[in-house]
Amino acid sequence: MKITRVEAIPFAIPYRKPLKFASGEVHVAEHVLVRVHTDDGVVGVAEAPPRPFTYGETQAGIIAVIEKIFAPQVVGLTLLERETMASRLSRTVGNPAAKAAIDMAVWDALGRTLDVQVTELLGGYTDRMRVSHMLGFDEPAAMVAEAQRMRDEHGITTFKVKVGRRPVALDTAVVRALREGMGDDVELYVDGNRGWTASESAMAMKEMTDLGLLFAEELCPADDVLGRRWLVSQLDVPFIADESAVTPADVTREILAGSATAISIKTARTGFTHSQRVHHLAEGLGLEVVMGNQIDGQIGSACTVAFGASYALTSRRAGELSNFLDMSDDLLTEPLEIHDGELHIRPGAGLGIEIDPAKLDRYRQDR
Ligand code: MUC
Ligand code: MG
Repeated sequence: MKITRVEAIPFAIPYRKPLKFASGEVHVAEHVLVRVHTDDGVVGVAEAPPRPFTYGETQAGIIAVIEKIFAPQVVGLTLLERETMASRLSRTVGNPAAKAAIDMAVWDALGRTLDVQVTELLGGYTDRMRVSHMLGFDEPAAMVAEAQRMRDEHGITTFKVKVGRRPVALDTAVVRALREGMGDDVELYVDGNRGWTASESAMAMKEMTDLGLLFAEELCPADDVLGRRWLVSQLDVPFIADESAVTPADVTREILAGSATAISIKTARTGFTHSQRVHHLAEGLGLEVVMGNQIDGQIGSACTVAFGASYALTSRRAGELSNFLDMSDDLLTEPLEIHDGELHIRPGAGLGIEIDPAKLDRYRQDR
């Protein structure tokens, strides 16, 4: 069970349909495949999606920090020494996606070694999650058409709508069109990626009061400290902290300050080890949780569903598990499939996924 090598492999797969939101846009999945090898010949995998506009990481930076700092810190540890590993990685600030990918690849390797699914190792609550699809910026008719296609082809009935444009009517018109076009049975919530001010957010939420929204997420920056508290105090839906509350300490600060009332857990930035801590904290505080998406490919989505299915709290709400549907291809031998609005965990040991060598050869950028 001893870790002998950590690989960080850059790859790039274009999106068929780019995702646009208030803090950025993604046209190509320029991710990093992380492979953790052990002396038993086991290989655990995960992917790190760089999101410079949110966490400051780049693909080259993720590879550099893994090769120069993190790999030497974890090689020689066993798969069971995860707390030692977490404490060594935490000596370096930031770099959440790089740390998370190593952590998840280690859990995958542990599951493969023990012949147990990661979901069983973590909590084993269920084997599936309902799926929420994220709708990026577009014209109202195009966003309604995409939601209808997702419902018709995949049975998805929960949608997160990206907002945060100016004037706010650009986005409130989209949400209204979605409610009118999709009917009352679909679940709708909005994510501003910090695009609006607190007062613009309040105005927009007032304009959408009759639309039956489930949540509002990061409508304005958490650094607008008093403005955000003022906003959250007047909303009648839970306000999700996403990029403002990554670590348990961030969550504690944001929640106790009244700057958020629910949280998003993203395995792409907290791996499994730190996502567990955030989950336990949320449970203790009595918070709603949504399993979020960092614009993950299929490997990342397999990680999100493996974690989300592990606990009652994380599998209660639909998880954001469908962005990979917009990618032109992926690396797995067997693609993930969403049916009847649900994504199942993979049956095999660990994460239950295998990398297709031909696809990796085609998309890797280091050869
Ligand atoms: C989200 O929930 O904000 C956009 C940027 C990012 O890091 O994740 C996405 C989705
Ligand atoms: Mg968000």
